[in-house]
Amino acid sequence: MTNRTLRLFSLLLVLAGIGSLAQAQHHEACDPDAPPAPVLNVADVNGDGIVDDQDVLIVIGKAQQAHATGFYYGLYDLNADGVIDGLDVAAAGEDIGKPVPLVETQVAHAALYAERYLKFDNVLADGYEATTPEFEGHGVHWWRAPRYRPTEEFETAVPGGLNLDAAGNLMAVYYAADFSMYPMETPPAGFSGHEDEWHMHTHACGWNFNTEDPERVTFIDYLPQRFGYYPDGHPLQVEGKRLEDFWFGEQGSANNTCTQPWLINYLMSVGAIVEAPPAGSIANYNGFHMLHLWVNRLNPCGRFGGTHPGVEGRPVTADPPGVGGGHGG
Ligand SMILES: [Ca+2]
Ligand SMILES: [Ca+2]
Repeated sequence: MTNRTLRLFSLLLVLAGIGSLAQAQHHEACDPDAPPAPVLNVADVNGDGIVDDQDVLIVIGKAQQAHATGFYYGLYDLNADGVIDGLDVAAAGEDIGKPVPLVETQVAHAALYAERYLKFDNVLADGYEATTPEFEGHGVHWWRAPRYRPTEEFETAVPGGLNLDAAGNLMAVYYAADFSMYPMETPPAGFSGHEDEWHMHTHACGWNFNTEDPERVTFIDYLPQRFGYYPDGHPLQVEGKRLEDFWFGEQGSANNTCTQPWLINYLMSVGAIVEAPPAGSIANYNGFHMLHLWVNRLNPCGRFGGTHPGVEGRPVTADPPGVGGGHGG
C-alpha cells in the first residue's frame, strides 16, 4: 500500500468514522459467527411468484454447473452453506407449492439482475465505476454511470450499485435513493414488508471515480451527530471548531462538501490528500438513503445487512495530525 493510499484511507476514517461505520452508522450488533442468511427464504429462484418444477430444474442445472466448474451464486445456495449441490436441490423440492411473499419475488429479481456481474467484465461493459475505495464491511462501491441520477425512481429490480471485493468479485447490490426524490424523513418504501432497513448518507462527496483502480477514489462522508450517526458521540474538531459548524454554519450549504476550499486546503495541510481534486471531477451528493442486499456473499447480519462482518477491507494505520475527536477505529 502506498503512502498516498494510507493518507486517503486516513482521511476517510477521520472524516467519516468509517472504522466505526459498521456499528455506529447502521446500528448493527449481529453475531459475526451466526449462520449467514440465504438470499431467498422460499425457493422461487426464477422470481415468477411460485415454486414449482421450473425452480427445481434451475437449481439442478446450477448444481451441475457448480460440480463441473466451481460455479457459485448466492441466489441458488438455498441452505446458505457456501456451495450449490444436492442439498439445495432438495430444499427447492421441499418448497414446491409454498406461498411466495412479495419480498421474495423482489429479492429474486434483484439477484437475477445482478447475476451477470459475477463476471467482472460485465461490470465494466455496463458502465459501472468505482465510487469508493475498499471499505471494511462493504468492499468497493461500484455505481452505474451516470454516476449520479438524482431524479431516478427507485426500483427493487434494478439496483444502481454493486459491492465488489478488491478482486472484483460480486458480494452485494445496493440502492441509493436521493433526497430530492425521497426526502430525509421519507425513505423509499423499498421492499415489501419491514425487513429492509435503510440508512442515510447526508454529506457524501468524492472524486477520482474510475474503472481502473478503486484506491484512487476519494470518498468523504460526514455523518452528523445530530442524526445519531456519529460514532462515540465525538464530533470531529478542526482548529477548535466542529466540522458540522462548518457545514451548517459559516461555510454554507451541506450539499457542496467537496468544493469547500477550506476543506480541501485543510485536508492538504494535514497530508490527508496530496492534491486538490481535479477540476470538474467532484461529485457532491445531495444526501441519499441507502440499502444493501447481499446476493452472493451471504451475510450473518441478514440479507439486507448494512455491513458484512466478514468483509475486512483494508487496515487502518494512521490518523492525520491536528484532528481531535477520534474515530474509534
Ligand atoms: Ca418460480
Ligand atoms: Ca447450499
